[in-house]
Amino acid sequence: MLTAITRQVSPSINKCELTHLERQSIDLTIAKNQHENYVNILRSLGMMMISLPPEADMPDSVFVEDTAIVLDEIAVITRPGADSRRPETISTASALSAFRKLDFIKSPATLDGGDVLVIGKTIFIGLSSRSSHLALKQMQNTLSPYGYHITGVEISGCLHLKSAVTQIAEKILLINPKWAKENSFAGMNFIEVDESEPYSANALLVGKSVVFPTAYPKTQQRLKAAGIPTIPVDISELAKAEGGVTCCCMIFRS
Ligand code: CIR
Repeated sequence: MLTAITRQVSPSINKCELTHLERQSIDLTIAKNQHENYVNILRSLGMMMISLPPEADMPDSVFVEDTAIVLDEIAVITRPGADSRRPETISTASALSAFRKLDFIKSPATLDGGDVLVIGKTIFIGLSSRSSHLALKQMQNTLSPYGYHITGVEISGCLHLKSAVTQIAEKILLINPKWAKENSFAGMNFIEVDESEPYSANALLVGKSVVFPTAYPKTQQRLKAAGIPTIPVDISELAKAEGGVTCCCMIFRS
């Protein structure tokens, strides 16, 4: 069975970190409704849902993906690259401790879960402004004994590795080739995003289903043409905080 941990939208989301977007007002009611709909979609895919309560003083805390990497054998609690986000890990670590042995990224290393793409026993880590080479080394030390191979990926122009590339089928990645290079991912096939939708590489694969934002119809058409149906979700308010569909959950086998 799959379990998904999510966290309700913080009432302070308008104070979120922003790196590549101009600040726009986020309507809290719409954001909460969109998030609830997203949670319902995950539930409808058969997952057991764990919803953490909102954190009033942690604006970005709905983006739980950044706080931990959950593997079958262990969960690694991150040390997020933005100072404001570090306290978010306390409650996710507590929730995950019921399911996994925990390890922790240690100071001064920093890692955001959005930079970590796990494909089987290979773990790609985006070397972004949030995730350091030192964290990559710590991940190697912690996870090599479990048979994982860790590899760094250069990205540019986007916040996280998974802003640039996500897995949409066993051997297929959805990618924005301007932000990450295809030759970083040996043995994989690619669908490139429509150039007019640079943010559309962030899709959420659950089993064989692909949850995909309604904001990107041209890339959605490309997926459809490739025989990959999508489940549409409107997360436009959360996108104003630079969040996508992978960021709002941590999914693991339970
Ligand atoms: C941040 O800058 O940390 C948040 N405003 C957005 C985080 C999005 N997380 C993700 O892509 N994994």
